Amino acid sequence: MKAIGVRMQGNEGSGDTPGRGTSVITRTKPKTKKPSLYRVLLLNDDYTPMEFVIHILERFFQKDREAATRIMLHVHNHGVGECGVFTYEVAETKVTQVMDFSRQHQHPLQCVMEKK
Ligand code: TYC
Repeated sequence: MKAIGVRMQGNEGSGDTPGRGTSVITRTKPKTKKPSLYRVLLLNDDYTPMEFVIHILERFFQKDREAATRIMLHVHNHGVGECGVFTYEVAETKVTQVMDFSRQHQHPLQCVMEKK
């Protein structure tokens, strides 16, 4: 839990002015919430060409050829691998883009998201 700036409201009684003995602590900094993050994962299969998976990683995840090849081989060897970490809406868009593009090219490639 992070410390927040506080301001006293009410009258606790100080110096020569007696108070009613109650005070309320109010937030002085607007409260912000960090968004939840989601991993986007590629799943291995026996049919999608390696070159197609590399293209997906370059096109939708802004990976250079070397990073894309490394991630593709990780998925190929381990069954699953991370393409990136995003907020919910961005992750959902990436999954849809990959699934639509793969279907258009008649590849069975699967892409999913999971909460971190
Ligand atoms: N296993 C596939 C092949 O040997 C390559 C592949 C890699 C497929 C990663 C999907 O997410 C994947 N052609």
